[in-house]
Amino acid sequence: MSTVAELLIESLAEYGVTSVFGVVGDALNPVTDAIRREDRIEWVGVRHEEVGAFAAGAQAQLTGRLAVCMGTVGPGAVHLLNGLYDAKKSHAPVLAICGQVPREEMGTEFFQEVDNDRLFADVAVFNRTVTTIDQLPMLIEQAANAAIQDSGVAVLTLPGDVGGLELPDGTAVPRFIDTRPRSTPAPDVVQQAASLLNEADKVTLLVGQGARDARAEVLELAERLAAPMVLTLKAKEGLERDNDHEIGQSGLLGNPATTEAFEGCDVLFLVGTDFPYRDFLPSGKTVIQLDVRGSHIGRRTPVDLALVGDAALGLQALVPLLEQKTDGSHLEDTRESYAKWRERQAQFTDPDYDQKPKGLLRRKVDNPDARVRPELLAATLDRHAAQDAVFTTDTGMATVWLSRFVQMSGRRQLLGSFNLGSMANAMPQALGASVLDRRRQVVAFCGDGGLSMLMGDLITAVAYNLPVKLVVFDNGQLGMVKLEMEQVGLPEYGTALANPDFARVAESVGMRGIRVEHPGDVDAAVKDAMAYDGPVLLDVLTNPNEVALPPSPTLEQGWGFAIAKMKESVDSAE
Ligand SMILES: Cc1ncc(C[n+]2csc(CCOP(=O)(O)OP(=O)(O)O)c2C)c(N)n1
Repeated sequence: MSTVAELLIESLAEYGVTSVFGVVGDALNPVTDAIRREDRIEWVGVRHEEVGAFAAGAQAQLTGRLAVCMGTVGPGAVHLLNGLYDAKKSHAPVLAICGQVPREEMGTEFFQEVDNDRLFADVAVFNRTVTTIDQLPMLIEQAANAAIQDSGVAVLTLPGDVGGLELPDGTAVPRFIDTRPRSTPAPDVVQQAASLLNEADKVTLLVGQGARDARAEVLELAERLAAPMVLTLKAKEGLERDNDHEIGQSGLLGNPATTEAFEGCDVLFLVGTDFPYRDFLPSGKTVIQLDVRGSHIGRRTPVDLALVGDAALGLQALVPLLEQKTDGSHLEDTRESYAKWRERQAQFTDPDYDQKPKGLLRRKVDNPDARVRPELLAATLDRHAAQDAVFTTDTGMATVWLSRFVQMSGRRQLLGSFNLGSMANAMPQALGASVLDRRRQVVAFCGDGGLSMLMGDLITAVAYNLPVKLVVFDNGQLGMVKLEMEQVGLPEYGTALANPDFARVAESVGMRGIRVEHPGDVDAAVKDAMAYDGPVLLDVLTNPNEVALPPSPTLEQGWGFAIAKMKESVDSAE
């Protein structure tokens, strides 16, 4: 005979779940007790449930399989919400097991009672409260299968008196299904796409993570079309390496070559991408879009021809119909412009950059207090991190530096809150990645604002011996917001952070802490941190004035900066 909680945990273990993140308590006590007795599952007790949800979402994205977190009655469940939204928007299959007050108290405004079915209605693809054992085993199976098949969040709520209920002998253990159908775009539409592409002089590709299983096909497509390839940040992981067509990212963190590629083409071909920044997409072009989700077609820019289907299957049908383009000028021009931009960026990765002669008079600057440029830090991390490392990055300027200076080798993996855009994701995601495989290097690019938001879970890295490398880009401010304010001509306000010495904070919870203040010390410190066998926090004081210009800053943005800077200097003079 087994209980509801035991059946749930047994089904998860049978499927292959190896860890569950959460905070213990009341209604979920039978569930944690079942985990305690299940050797195949590790319990990871976090200090804030949001961390558990981010960690589970990270695991789901790294493996493509179901991951699990828990939050108990009321506030415990509420705390999961932001991490679950991130999983939803990243299409990560996550099961959240939540507690509820006992059945006889439900609907009475009982202590801690929150209506989970309403709370999670927007975030979940499946969201049910177990009210009778007659719903089992089916409800468990439905929850997990919905998360896996719809690539989203399932919430299963257990009232306080339900987890320990005994089930009839012989109750089947629920089984979950990983395989998903693949669809091919209609042949006549593929033929039309081939005609449009064959007639075009210059084609530009914008490729997203939807093409992650279509690397060979995308490269062949680009070759046939002699096309430059703009990669979304999420596509960087699989497509950046050994790719003579890629020209980096567009959007706020992008580079001018992508604008040239967009503006200079006749046909823009979007492959497996829901890239949301429509201001960066060109107008007046013929647009073809290939996406497995028909509902995503045309929601960012008007589309002339829609191919609905799997990227690999769609391109396997399309590429043989394409003629080899012989004029490579569009590709060459944009690649050259990309190379020049990279050269300009690379100069900031020189530790002596701020001491070198500059300007018309070639004056040598004597600046012993020069702060570390974030470009230098990111490039050094790229150099010393393992070729199979997992990188996570906080929302903020850290993402810009990672996008520009970290090369994805093919075995490296990359996680961020790229669709929800939440702060504080990098450290929790790193914990999730590290729990999956403690021998694999995990490097988190943390903002100082981001890290301090969920800083209590530094303790989790120590308590569970998770050898994460947490790197804080410590610019003493909410840098991205400062940039936003300046772009629209507002003086910065509310963006300064009174930070502690994060390395000492880390040391105080039992983690190794390293603080770096000078550019000349970055290399040795990064090397040391990467080689360290255990959790380590590297707190690097970075230059707060480092500005990452978007690829085509508008005239208004230019004026915005000038006006903001004037206002700031007037204010500080007052
Ligand atoms: C939870 C959350 N709160 C607020 C924001 C708005 N926001 C976006 S970036 C940012 C600043 C991030 O600062 P920090 O982590 O220090 O990184 P920096 O940009 O300085 O590198 C803020 C406040 C957000 N995205 N998420």
